[in-house]
Amino acid sequence: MSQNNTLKTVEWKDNSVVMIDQTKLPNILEYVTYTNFNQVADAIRTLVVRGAPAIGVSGAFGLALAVLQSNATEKDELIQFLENAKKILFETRPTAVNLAWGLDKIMQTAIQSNTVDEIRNNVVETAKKMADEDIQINMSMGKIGSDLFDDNDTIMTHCNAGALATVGYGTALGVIRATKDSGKKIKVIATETRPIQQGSRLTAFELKHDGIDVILIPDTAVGYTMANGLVNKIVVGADRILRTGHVYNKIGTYQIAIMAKQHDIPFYVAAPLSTFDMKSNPEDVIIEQRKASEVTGIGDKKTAPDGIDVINPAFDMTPPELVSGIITENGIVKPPFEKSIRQLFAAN
Ligand code: RUB
Repeated sequence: MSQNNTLKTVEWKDNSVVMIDQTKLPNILEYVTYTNFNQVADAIRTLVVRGAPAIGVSGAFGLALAVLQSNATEKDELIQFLENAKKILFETRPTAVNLAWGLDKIMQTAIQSNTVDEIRNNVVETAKKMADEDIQINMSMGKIGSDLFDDNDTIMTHCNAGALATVGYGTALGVIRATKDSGKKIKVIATETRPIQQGSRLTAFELKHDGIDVILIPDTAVGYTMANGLVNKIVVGADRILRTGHVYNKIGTYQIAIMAKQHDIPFYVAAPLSTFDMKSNPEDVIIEQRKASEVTGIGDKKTAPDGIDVINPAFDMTPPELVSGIITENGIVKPPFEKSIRQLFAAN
């Protein structure tokens, strides 16, 4: 399938940012248009746009709007305006490292430019290039990763690491798309991904949209499907991967990896190099905690008593010993990860 057939999550059009409003899916496919970086920050915070690479590029587009919004006539003044916008965009979500990556890349471009006009032009062009590259990276990753999957495989995935988590095509779902395009017959099992159902709302929607065979299961049926031989392989995305191979991804990923180990099912992660954090240690990573109402109800319907205490972390950490391989745009790394990830970055 060509990239044009898949959904375009976030795009730069006529000096504005156009996004699919993912909070409305799967019922309504609606696009929203923003001309102010504060609107983009709100969109990231409220999950209008979500998924690690998509929020990285959205952050970059937020700064591109900021350069156009500012009336600054001096370089220092414009950089100051951008630093403030960067702070607001950065504070929207803490776990996916791609957001910091996208913002830092744009700030570097701005600082290296000489005049105010040059900054405006270079920042917008760099952000557009990052969006285009995101799709190319996912397509390369898909092609590389497809070698790991066989004809008639049933592949489990969690959350949404698809076109909707990126600018287009997807990471984990990009690998699935490329596997199908290579002529192999595959099926996908998507977990619904409570509490806000990125699996049922987004992954199931996206795969059906593209004509890929998909079966939806409740998160609680992961063990059942594995124990009954209904799953051959697993591929998920990531919000952050440490140099040690610790993988941070949507809450529930850890228990899937544990069960995969128990049933001897390969557990793969697909993520671009922009998802790697080569500096942090596990204790440095902030796990986003989200509001209780996501757990005490489904959509607008209340499903728990008033005043109940809730723990609602958005992500968990899967330790390297549970990961069979990490698929990137520059190749697949296998354990021991500390060594293979170091080599991957040394070669790039
Ligand atoms: C998204 C999530 C996804 C990764 C996918 O969580 O956990 O699996 O972001 O990233 P949320 P990638 O919906 O809360 O943003 O596409 O890099 O694999």
